[in-house]
Amino acid sequence: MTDEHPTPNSPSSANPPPRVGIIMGSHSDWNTMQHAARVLTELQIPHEERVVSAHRTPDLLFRYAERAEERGLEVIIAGAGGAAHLPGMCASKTVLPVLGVPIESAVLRGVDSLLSIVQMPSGVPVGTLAIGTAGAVNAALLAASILAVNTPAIREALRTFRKVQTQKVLDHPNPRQP
Ligand code: RP5
Repeated sequence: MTDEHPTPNSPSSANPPPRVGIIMGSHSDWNTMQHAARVLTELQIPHEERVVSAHRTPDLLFRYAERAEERGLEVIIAGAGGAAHLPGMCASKTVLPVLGVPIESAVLRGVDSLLSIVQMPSGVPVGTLAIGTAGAVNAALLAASILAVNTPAIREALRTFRKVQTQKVLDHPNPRQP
């Protein structure tokens, strides 16, 4: 039996088609992956979020990855935990850049997820980020950098993001006063 999935967002002028797809292996990953969505929203990059499990909904994963390019996606961010084969399997079915976010697992603190995602055999790359929230945030920023190659507005949004980040540190030099 194939894994059916609701039709993704229908684009409109108020709701432009997603350029980045954020997928994750479980609803339990959203606590981490929401940070990727938050950063993309801040940078005004249209994106979508979906739960797509490599082992619970394998047919859905294949269909999502195979159709991603024709649907207009340009980058996929995939978060998974434990035996985290989602990013690698996704990358095997598309030539779009796939950025992997290792979810911090309860038992091995995400080292299992990290090694599962980062140790791709040669030929099918996954750009692997840090474990947890930092990885989710940086995956979004890296996706933005990729899109910025052809979208100057995103490059400017990234420059602004960095400036704001720098200024926050400069404005609060005293570690006792966060
Ligand atoms: C992976 O298994 C998911 O990415 C998640 O991180 C982990 C645990 O999933 P749940 O048991 O919480 O659904 O597939």
